[in-house]
Amino acid sequence: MTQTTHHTPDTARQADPFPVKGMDAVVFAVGNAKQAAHYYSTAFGMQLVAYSGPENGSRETASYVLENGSARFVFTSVVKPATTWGHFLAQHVAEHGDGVIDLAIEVPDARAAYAYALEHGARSVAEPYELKDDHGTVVLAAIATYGETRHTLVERTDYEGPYLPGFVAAAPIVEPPAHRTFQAIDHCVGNVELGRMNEWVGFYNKVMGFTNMKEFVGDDIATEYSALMSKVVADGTLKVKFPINEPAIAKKKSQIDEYLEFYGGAGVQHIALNTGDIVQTVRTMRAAGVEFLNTPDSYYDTLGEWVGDTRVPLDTLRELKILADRDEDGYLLQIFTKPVQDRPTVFFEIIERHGSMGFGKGNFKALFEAIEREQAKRGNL
Ligand code: TYF
Ligand code: FE
Repeated sequence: MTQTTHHTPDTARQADPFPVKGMDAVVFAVGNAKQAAHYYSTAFGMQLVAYSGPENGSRETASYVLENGSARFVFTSVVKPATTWGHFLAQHVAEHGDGVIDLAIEVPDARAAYAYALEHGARSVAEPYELKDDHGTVVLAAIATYGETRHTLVERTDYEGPYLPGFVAAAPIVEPPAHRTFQAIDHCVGNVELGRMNEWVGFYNKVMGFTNMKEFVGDDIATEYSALMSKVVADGTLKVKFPINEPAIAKKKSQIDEYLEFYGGAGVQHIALNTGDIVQTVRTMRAAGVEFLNTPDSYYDTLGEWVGDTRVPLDTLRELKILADRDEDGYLLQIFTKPVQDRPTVFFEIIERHGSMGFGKGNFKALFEAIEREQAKRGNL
């Protein structure tokens, strides 16, 4: 179950005990979903496509569904002092700030996926249930993962509406940018408590049959400069990739410890988004006021020597502070936003892949130094 793999042949895929279609949605609980929907429209270039709130029968919560290609984010807030689900959302925001409550996964058969997960040790959050409206039926079930995060398993084989039964279609808040900023979710990263990374990797190995990808950050790198350890689990088709980080004891306070302290426990650290043109995306997002981590000029002085040529001239990478990495399969270009809320917790990555299925290991030193400069500004060293 823990073998290293980049690719699973078709025969193995057919026997996959936990088939997945891809990420269904990243669901955020936030203090003000109306304003979040505006930010992700104007700053991230996403489009509002669906809404559920008091106007159409949702009494306690308002939810805005935004898309960009196949990437789907849902922002939910409570609209009044609330019970049950609304209370959970309000408590989540009070404790963790704006954050991710659900990494929802689309599956061909939610009941089968849920049954398999529970048989293999998952904790149930919601038994299989159906939502129905004029657009059809969606079957959902949910299991717990690290912290207060869950994975809803979504089967939408008999549904043609805008998101889920109960949601109504909505129009974009602003005209979408001329250039599409990103079109898919590449990976979703979790931060877990010291010493618990292998436990959560084992959870995905057992509960979802996910296997470990070869890129990992071990003790050697951790103590040298990263202050974290990291392993990546993925489904056999690499449509769903979940890196898991834990803090490491290093020279400085780990960025993962800072996250755990400010988030109040384990949770989603960053969501990586695929683009076909990182230069246009970074220009568009910077112009809209999104802040990215800085990279020192010295990084670019030696970049050409080990990464070689990429689609983007070195000068443009330097101008926009885009990172590059290469492995035996190809290269990737990536950049990281600063945290997108006042707490130093959730942030985003923009990634343009050309063959490489890695995560930018060659950049870990430069990246983690950039994060440490931000930590230092917060007085956390
Ligand atoms: O997802 C990854 O593994 C890369 C690298 O705090 C990374 O994006 C790992 C940890 C981190 C920031 C980036
Ligand atoms: Fe990443």
